[in-house]
Amino acid sequence: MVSNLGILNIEVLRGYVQMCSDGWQQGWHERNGGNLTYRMKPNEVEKCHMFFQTERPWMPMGVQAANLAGEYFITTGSGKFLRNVELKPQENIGIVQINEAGDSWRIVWGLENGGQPTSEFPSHFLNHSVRKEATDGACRVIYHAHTPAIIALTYLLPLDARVFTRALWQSATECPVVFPGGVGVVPWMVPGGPAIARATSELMKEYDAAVWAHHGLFCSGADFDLTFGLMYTIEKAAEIYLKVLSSGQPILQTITDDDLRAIAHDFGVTLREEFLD
Ligand code: 2HA
Ligand code: ZN
Repeated sequence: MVSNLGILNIEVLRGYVQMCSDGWQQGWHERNGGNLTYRMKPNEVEKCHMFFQTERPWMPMGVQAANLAGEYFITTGSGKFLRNVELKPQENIGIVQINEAGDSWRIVWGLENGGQPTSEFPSHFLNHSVRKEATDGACRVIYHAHTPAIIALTYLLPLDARVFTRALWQSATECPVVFPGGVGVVPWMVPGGPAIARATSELMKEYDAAVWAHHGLFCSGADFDLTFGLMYTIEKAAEIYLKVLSSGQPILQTITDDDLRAIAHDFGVTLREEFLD
């Protein structure tokens, strides 16, 4: 009998646990705030397979996606604290398999002692489906965090994607390079339910990041580094914007639209044209 903890030495699990710790250290995951899911690559599933147990029951999700049938996801647990993931991964995270109908999951590793996937799993699942389709399979990570500066900005700016994107692009020169498509904005909604899942997944057809008003940020990406980096860059831009606002001084200059176009040209990225003047 192999110890089921040996799986934690496999690179993909190490990267996942590291990202939970990184987010905690940023102050984005008070208590059970935030959640992370990762769609595993076939070779990663293969490496982990010897640690899987398949006797736990299939559970319907209330949402369905044919393009995620048979996939395996690493997920944080419902009500679990991201702070505790590195301390006891086997209780705070798990791996779920999706059935052939693409409408149910079963736990094949972790979430020991009665854990369940994150309450936002239906949201993550729909968004994985949309991002997988939109990026030809490249996108594998969905990450939700309670990023304070972005949350604060949702009290000060109109809840409009163009307004938010421009404020963030103008807040630091690298921003248009890191998120040339801009950020979507979801109005305030009850978390954890199908409505916020659908509203977010509609936006994620076009965006790789969406602001949740008075709640936080939702990001997607191809790997842990890119997704964490996207979250970090957006939150840092929001922090700079807030600092400028809080100074109480008039804004004397900013990055102009011609500057944004020049960055896009030199860095070879395409900015969302309708967000430029
Ligand atoms: O996991 O962050 O949005 C707790 C939450 C719900
Ligand atoms: Zn949340």
